[in-house]
Amino acid sequence: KENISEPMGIKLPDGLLIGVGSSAYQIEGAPFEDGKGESVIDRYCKEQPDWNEDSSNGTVACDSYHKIKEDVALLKDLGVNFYRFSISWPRIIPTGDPIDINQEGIDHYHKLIDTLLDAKIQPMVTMYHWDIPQDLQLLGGWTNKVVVDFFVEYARILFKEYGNKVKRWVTVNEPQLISQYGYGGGPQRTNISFPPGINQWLGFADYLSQHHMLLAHAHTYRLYEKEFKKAQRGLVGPVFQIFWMKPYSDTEKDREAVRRARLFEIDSMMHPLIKGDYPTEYKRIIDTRSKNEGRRISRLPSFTEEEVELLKGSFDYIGINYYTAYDVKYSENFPTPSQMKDYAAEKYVNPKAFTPGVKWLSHQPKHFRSSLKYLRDIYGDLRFFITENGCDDPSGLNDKDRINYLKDHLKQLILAINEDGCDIGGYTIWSFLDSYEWASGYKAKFGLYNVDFNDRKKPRTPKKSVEVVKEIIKTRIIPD
Ligand code: GBH
Repeated sequence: KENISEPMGIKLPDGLLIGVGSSAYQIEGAPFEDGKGESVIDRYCKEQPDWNEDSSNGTVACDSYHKIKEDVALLKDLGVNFYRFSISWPRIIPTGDPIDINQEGIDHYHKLIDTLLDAKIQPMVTMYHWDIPQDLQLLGGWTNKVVVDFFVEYARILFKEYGNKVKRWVTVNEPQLISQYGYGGGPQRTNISFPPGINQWLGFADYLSQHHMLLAHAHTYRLYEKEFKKAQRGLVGPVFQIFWMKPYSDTEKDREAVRRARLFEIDSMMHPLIKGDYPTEYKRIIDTRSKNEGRRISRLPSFTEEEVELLKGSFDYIGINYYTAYDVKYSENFPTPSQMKDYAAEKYVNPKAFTPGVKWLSHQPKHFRSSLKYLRDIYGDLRFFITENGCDDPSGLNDKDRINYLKDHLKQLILAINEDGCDIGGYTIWSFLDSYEWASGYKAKFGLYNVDFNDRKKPRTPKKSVEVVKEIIKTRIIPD
């Protein structure tokens, strides 16, 4: 034998689960079938059809609602350990009022979950990936505290129905993003508003909605802990978006802007769940500005003592979505009052960075590791689960930029585990299929599988990356 050396490449740590992800509105279609109620996304796409780049919506999307068998067969062939998908809230509770449960919606996800389990794929279920029932939006959506109760009742139904089969739950996906882009004004530079498109430049709706999403998460966690965990033995966590941020220029103003950006984008979410409250500096900024605006009450809501206890430690793991890194620049170029004015910074994509697809996503694999290490250094030894990582690759079936992105990020993840001692339970490639990509419509291609959206049958075709991912899962080695 000539070659007795180890196979080339880096080994995946034992026990690290590999899966792929999707979300309901982005793939399912069938918005009004089998008793589903209207969600804020259905409404927004109807009322503001031009909100995104190609004036598209998810009315058909990948038609995954009708393709359980076909999709699960692909997942099985891919060899994934788990599949992360989301349940459409208004499919289960059409109006948001839990006295009216839609049995057909319940049955649909039983079918999906059973089909996955038959294929030996663990379901990982997100409860809320932005599609809140429209009728709850009439109450103000997440700005109204009463919606917390509606969410917890929804979660109770999910635990009851599926808890014997589902062992990993995500409560809310990227609450920070939806509060910023869906309720607040969003970053002015792009001026894109996500559904429900409240777009309030007053510095209330964003803080209120994030506050209530955090509470909805924590109450759901406690509900599970109290009533279901003993029998069901699953894990419940939130999903937060993390990106790396560095100063735009080597000035004190930009370094300060980075510190603020981390407070506003990351610590505003993490800190409450770990310490029970918002970071002191974050509160100081918003409280002071509120006062200077002549208010006696801060625009940032505060947690009661009971809520502090409720929040503190309310997770089994923290889900992390990582895509990219930004250069952060001090800026006050925002209306007063607004969250962006409090935040006083803007994020820029480094013009020298490799950005082959959507404009917001430059490839920054090293900062994947930096981000995880940052969280570990600040918050200690937490259990993480990578719930999204991936990129748009516009080159069709021969998606070599995606292959490199995934390999490079996996290598950095392995360094974070092996060298930095981060505790990471799994890695989710985003996404399973080319999907409805929100502001980019169908133009952005995040899927391992191509979907021909012009064909009524929405046929799926594996891209080159599928071969590579299959091989990685089978051999547990990242090839060079
Ligand atoms: C994820 O968010 C979502 O969780 C997922 O559903 C989605 O498919 C995935 O991104 C890929 O798009 O249009 O210039 O205003 C990642 C964070 C925040 C990235 C909003 C895109 C919009 C930039 N996203 N951002 S822009």
